[in-house]
Amino acid sequence: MNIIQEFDTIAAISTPLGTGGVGVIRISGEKSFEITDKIFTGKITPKMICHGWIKNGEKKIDEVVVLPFKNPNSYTGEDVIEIQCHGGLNVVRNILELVLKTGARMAERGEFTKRAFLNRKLDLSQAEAVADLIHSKTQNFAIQSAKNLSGVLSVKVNEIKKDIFETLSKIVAGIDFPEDVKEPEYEDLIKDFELQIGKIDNILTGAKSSNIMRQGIKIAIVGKPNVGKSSLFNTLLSLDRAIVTEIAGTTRDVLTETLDLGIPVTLIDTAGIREDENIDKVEEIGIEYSKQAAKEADLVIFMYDITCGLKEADKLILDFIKNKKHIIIANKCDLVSQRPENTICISAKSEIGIEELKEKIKGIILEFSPEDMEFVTNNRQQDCLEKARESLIQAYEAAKVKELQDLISIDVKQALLCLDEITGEVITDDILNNIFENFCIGK
Ligand SMILES: Nc1nc2c(ncn2[C@@H]2O[C@H](COP(=O)(O)OP(=O)(O)O)[C@@H](O)[C@H]2O)c(=O)[nH]1
Ligand SMILES: [Mg+2]
Repeated sequence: MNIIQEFDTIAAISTPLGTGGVGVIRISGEKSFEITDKIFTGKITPKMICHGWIKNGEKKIDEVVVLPFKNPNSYTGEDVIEIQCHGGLNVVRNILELVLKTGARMAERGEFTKRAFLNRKLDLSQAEAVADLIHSKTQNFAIQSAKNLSGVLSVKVNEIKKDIFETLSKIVAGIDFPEDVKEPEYEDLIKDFELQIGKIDNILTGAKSSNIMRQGIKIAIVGKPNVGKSSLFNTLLSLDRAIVTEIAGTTRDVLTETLDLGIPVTLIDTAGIREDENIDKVEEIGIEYSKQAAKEADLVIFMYDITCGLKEADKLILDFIKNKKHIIIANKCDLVSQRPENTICISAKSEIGIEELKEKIKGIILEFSPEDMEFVTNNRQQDCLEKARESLIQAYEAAKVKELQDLISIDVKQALLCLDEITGEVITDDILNNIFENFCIGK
């Protein structure tokens, strides 16, 4: 059976826009070979790397290699051409423009992967893993996403679907052929449902960690002005991002940057919190933002200046964040000889104790999200799993009170439909468009 769907021919630049070693223009669709043939001096031979020039009439654009893929053996399942040219911004743009003029249409976001899904080269959870892999902010999440791309989640979901389908077949056989097939015992149905719910729960246990891995956690550095918050922010990022001066009230805005500590960390530098008649309007607003940032953070690093000790003003801030997960650190320990116990003493300026602090933060992060998880899922997949679970619970409850099996079968079918949505067997256009809108152009 030919499952390849007919679409128009699309093209896009598949490498990041900017200068680089190579740039790739990807063309997919029925006319991709024909279009390339018109602008390429070499001979296009499938499964071969073809060398030549891209020419616009007599004008040479670039010396390139062309990779031709004949359907269905390509990323999208269609005829695909990849043109590898020199990686200058204008080179790739010139070639793309020429390809578009010669008969292709500009691809939409994620359209190549969407076609791959529609042509059954990937199921939906694998297609989503492609986006995760590209957008992963940490190495760890990239590895987890690659597992899904290889189909780990789909295999597990299909296994559960098979189980549920077997239960459904038993029920339906009893209903359709009452004379020949006995309806299944309620006890057996209950056992089946319990097992299936357990398997779904197993995937869902990783849901919270998945979300943290995907979105990361927010860490806010708070404390009085001048204790060294911005210095620590810069040191942790190994960047001179925030302005550091000896003038209290230097930081007036909330600054954020991301940091890879196994999961993405959004590090937030805040304006020092103080109550003073002399502060101006801008600083006052900054302080309000700081308080807000502290409230919204998953973890707060509270910092004080060890040369001044823990003063009343520090205690007020500590009191403000006491119900949040927090770490207390004493800064400027390069200036003192005595260091208090049970407190992390650092010097943001001389980079003393920074590794220890990072380890401490990593330890807390691990509580949020274990390093190796069996499955990562996204919100959509979690939603489908939850709905499937609810239907199975209803079937389970109904089996316990020996409800008519005809009625039980409705919930079982519903559970199957919800799981079908994960891999994309059942899917609406809206959901599909929503998923692929989050892709980049050229993927
Ligand atoms: N000696 C010493 N000075 C520091 C240290 N950290 C920050 N400072 C200084 O303290 C002042 C205030 O630092 P800053 O990072 O702007 O503090 P913030 O107002 O809390 O953001 C600057 O002059 C820094 O150079 C440290 O660990 N040791
Ligand atoms: Mg500052």
